[in-house]
Amino acid sequence: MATITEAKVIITSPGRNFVTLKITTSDGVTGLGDATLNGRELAVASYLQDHLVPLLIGRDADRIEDMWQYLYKGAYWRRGPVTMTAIAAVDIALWDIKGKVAGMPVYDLLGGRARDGAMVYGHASGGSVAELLDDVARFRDRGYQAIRAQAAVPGSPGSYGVRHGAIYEPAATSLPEEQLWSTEAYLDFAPGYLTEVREKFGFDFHLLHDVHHRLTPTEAGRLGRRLEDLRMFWMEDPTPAELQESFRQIRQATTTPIAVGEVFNSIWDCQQLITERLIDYVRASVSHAGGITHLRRIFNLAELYQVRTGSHGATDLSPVSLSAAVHLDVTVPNFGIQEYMEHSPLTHEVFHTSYEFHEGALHPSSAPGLGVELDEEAAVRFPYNPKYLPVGRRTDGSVHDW
Ligand code: CS2
Ligand code: MG
Repeated sequence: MATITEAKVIITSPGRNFVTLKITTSDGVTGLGDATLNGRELAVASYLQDHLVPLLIGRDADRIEDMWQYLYKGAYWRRGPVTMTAIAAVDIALWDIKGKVAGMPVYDLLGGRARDGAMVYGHASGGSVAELLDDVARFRDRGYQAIRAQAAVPGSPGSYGVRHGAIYEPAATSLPEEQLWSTEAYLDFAPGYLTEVREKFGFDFHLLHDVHHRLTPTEAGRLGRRLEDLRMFWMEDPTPAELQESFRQIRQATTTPIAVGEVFNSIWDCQQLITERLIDYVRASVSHAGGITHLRRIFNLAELYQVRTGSHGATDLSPVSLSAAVHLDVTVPNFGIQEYMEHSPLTHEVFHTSYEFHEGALHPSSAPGLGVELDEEAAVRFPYNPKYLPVGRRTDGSVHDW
């Protein structure tokens, strides 16, 4: 039996903040888990450092399921993004270790590949429609089979999902930036530019759009209906999902497929959405929804109801998360798509990866474990740099969902 001898929390900011858990066993094997929670990083770091690391030392590293149950049920206080991200980090690191010990990539531990690679979608965006169209062309030239399209809403500077410079990073300021939001302006504008994308590039690729939890179910139903002829792959996060039954109304209004889940942290957040088939894609992430062990349960439940997967993969999830997601993606029968936002070269100075992008898909490497290594010497060169996500305000000054 190999026991856990060390668990180290590594906080580094190569271009943006990441929290990583590195577990070492008595056999000298190491594994990595992602514990990054954008804008609330230190809360998870403390949860790990102060409350979980003391529990990990001396525990059997082989018993992943038991560890998950021990940390989830043992806390008494269940669920929540901080707890579930911390548990996820331990879980992902233990899968990485198990793969290295077995000499197998994690996808083989999960039953082997059901497909060669995971189709991904890239983020095309623009400060204007012309810029967006140029960006869509760029992604098509690079072989992307699926593209998400976002353009800045006129009169709403700082619109979400739009790149400023080379990289899209919403948590960009040391205190939350306040951004203006007008639902009317957005609803008048978005269907027009998505139509232009189809008119210019046709239908031989998948088109996606993120609403970022901005609409009411009534408004979302109206948007979905206007997008029906564009044969969208999905309309993402049309409305906040705390009220799962509200998706019934969107469903009844439109046949545009619905995706939701990047803020979910447990199967309970999507139980009704899945079992009543109120969504088409569940987008929970491996690092915020309890790790490979728990996300696999969500995906397995979804399979029973013909709901497909679409894991969140923004750059605020580290390359460790992305790799873990891709290993899981290639094994599940109900895989849909994987978000891929391409980490910056600076991030790759710290995280060395082995997954590969070609023909519009990410392919996990056959290296044992997850195939990601963290350069600790490089990590110390990038100290923590506090950053917050923006806050949205309506034109009357009241707070809106960002
Ligand atoms: C976005 C994210 O990737 C997405 O679909 O919604 O960029 C989201 O804004 C960030 O992950 C928040 O940290
Ligand atoms: Mg999103």
